[in-house]
Amino acid sequence: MKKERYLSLSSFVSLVIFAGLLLSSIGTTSFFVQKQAFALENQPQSTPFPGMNFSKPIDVWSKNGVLKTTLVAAYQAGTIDGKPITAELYNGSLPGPTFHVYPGDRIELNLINNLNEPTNLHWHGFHVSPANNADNIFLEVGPGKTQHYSFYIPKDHPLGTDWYHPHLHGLTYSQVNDGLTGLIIVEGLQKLLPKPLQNITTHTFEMKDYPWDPLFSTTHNMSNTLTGHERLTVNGEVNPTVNIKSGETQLWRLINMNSESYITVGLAGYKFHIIAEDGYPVWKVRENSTLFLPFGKRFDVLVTGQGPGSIPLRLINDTYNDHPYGTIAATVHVQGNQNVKPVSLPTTLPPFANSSSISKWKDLSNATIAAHRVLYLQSDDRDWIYTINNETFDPNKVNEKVKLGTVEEWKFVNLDPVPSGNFHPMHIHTNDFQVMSVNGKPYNADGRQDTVVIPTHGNVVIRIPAYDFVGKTVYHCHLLFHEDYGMMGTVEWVK
Ligand SMILES: [Cu+2]
Repeated sequence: MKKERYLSLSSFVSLVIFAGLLLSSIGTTSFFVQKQAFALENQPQSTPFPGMNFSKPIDVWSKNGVLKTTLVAAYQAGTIDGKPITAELYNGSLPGPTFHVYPGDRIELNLINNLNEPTNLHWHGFHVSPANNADNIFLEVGPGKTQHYSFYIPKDHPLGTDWYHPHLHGLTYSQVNDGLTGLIIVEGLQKLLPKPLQNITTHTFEMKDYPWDPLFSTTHNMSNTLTGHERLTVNGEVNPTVNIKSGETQLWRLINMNSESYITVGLAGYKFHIIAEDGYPVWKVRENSTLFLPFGKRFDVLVTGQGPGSIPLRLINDTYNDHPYGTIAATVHVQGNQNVKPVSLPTTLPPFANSSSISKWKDLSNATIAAHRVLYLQSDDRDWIYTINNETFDPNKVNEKVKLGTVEEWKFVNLDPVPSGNFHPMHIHTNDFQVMSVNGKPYNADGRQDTVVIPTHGNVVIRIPAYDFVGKTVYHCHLLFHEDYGMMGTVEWVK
């Protein structure tokens, strides 16, 4: 990846507005105060977040093949660091409940909208129907209304970490920002590991920025993030502690739930063994010393404790890092006095599903390509217009029609200039894709994914297979601000 300073439009706009507010309301000394606030932010924090009073996410498991549950979206007044703040939460927790399902399960969920604006639900990473009351982002659930969601998860569904969040065009950014997010885990990934690893301890890392500002949080609701005064939370806490024994291997599920901040994490001296990306089990296990997570990205990784001692899971400054602070996501406490004999980690995983069709879940390098498409992405940061092929989102249009049972090759071209343009993390609903090349350089995919970053003045070629489900859905930039301002197109999967 190229080394470019990344600054999104909205963070820039927020900064300008913020600076303006500072000047107009408090005067020029405020910059000094702002500096002090930054200094405070860089201090290590205890856990949990001081003064945070939102409840923690609970785990909800499917029973007898059905996940039957209710999500209530509502405003909730709370405090962060003792200062009042209004979040939008599912069931009062930050983040929302974590759902655990199995391939072949059915979901029966009531979404109750107690907000004063419409909302809906998207099942990010799910290979399920985009129609009716399934993963249908065209549904609009008005204030005070209840929507029933009901759909099957295929028996051969990929295993790993996915998530749910609102996906109503125009409101996605603010609703995700304000706290309406939660995990949904398709269980069974451990069964693909060698026997001694099949019952290992798992930890989730739901990473999300929240505004934290000793001076201004009283006047800012959650929407006013990216003022440079955010704090990274993990499962709703700042810098939580994760325990592992020396020699013990754990499964960590990491996700970036932000709508606008990239995250790259690293654990000094450690390697992450990636066993799933975007909820899709890899066919070759890659060892990485850092993990780069654009918005919406998930990694399931194996980590083996080396101890004793405490090691920070740190945000790494790289191309994409737009955190104004060199922050610690979590502290890993390695207990060295109860040595566990390390188990050798796998280098490949067996297939997660048997399929009669080679293209359905396997490597698409030699697939027959039924159609080629080129999608040009462009930002107009001055007028806030974000386009695909020169058009903003039109829900009544069908931009692309893709035949079930075929594999297509799509080329995303980012027309934004270096260095002032935007990276665009593109996400496609319903069907996972395989990345074939980045900026013309062949890419050795270890599996499929549902989100990929298109670099400025660059391009990414993907192959996408269409399977199982007909209906209309979308592909879009997962910098949700761009999506809300037009960078989204429709695709219809047809028979
Ligand atoms: Cu974008």
